[in-house]
Amino acid sequence: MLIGLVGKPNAGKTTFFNAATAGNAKVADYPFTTIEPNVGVAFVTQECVCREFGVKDNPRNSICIDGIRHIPIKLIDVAGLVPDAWKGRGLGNKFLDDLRQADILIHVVDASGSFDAEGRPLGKPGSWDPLKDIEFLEEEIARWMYQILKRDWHKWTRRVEVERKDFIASLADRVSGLSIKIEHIKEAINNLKLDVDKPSHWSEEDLYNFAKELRRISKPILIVANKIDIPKAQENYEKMLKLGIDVVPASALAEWALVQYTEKGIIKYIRGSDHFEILHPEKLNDRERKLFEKIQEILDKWKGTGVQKALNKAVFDLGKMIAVYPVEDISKLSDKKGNVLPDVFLVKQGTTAREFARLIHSDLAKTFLYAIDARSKKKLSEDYVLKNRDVIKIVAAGARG
Ligand SMILES: Nc1nc2c(ncn2[C@@H]2O[C@H](COP(=O)(O)OP(=O)(O)OP(=O)(O)O)[C@@H](O)[C@H]2O)c(=O)[nH]1
Ligand SMILES: [Mg+2]
Repeated sequence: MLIGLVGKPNAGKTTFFNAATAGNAKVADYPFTTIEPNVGVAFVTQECVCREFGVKDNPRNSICIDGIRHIPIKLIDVAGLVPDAWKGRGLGNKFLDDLRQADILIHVVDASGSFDAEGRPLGKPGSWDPLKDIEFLEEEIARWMYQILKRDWHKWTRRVEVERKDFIASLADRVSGLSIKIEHIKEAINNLKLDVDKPSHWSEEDLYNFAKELRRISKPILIVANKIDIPKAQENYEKMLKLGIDVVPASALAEWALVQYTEKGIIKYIRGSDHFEILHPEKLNDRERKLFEKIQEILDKWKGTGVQKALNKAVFDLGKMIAVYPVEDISKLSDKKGNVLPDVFLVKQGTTAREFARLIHSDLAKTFLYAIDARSKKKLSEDYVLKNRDVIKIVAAGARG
């Protein structure tokens, strides 16, 4: 699972990235600070099943902190996007190509409205309408996809038709580098009622609408109203809500401060929570004490910094993922080595028990017999659809124990 951070220069993408990955990529108040993409590991979080089962776990592929399971995902922070990037303006095409593999995009918006479309400072908050940023970004990404699809479209579709190849499968092959799956293509074609027998007859408009729909389905975008700590940002955030935009308010800067001071051992803060504890007040100077007072105000007002909320919403809601905990020993909830609740996997909603077995190990799917639900101890058939926070054992033919 790869999440791409997108937005215009100076919106706070790298600050968000550093906060989410505890990284140290360069942040500055001038446009195009980031040129080469930063890639790192961030986490999505959920209440771990350990407390419900009353066990002490020892995770291997994830982390459990105070009963909150942290599940790793990959995050990529790219260069700022400016209008007409798809034509190569700014760091345009390079930026977009860095996003090919992303499954979900988080659009970091400067909700304070302090910068123009190109990320140039305008002097004071409220000088720019962030709604414009939301519109233009979607357009840019759709145009970029359209441009890729359009390349040799006529020649290629004619050949598919003449050779009587499966159009959808061939197209999936053609765009596999963009992390677009066959189901995405089918859904987009269905929604737009496009003719799959004569793709060479699609108009320019059909193809553009298809690109737009394919983007919406294969790389959904979550809007983050960043810099919510700046008063003007709240007004703009409320405007977005009124327009029905599903938006997460955030202060990447506050999250970054919390994460940095946690790393130094000066405070204790668990990602996503709305409070922190100062462990070593003597190590803070006056300026830092004031900073943490301000951060506490933000946490109280917005119930957290919003960074973790955004990541969780992106993966669990937009990405339609669930977390499943496989175990080998149903009574101890452990693997063969005795590690309790060792792993958790992020899988698509709708994944069945057999499909899950295949994700763990391809052999396991071939010899799959049934699964067992750790809560009810009941057998689950191969087509059982997994639920979020399921704890299950896969039973396969010839397996030991
Ligand atoms: N007040 C406030 N400032 C922020 C926040 N997030 C980022 N900033 C500031 O915004 C400026 C730009 O931040 P960056 O993270 O470098 O922005 P970027 O989107 O990565 O910019 P480019 O790499 O140039 O595209 C810096 O001065 C940050 O300190 C926030 O939540 N609140
Ligand atoms: Mg940056």
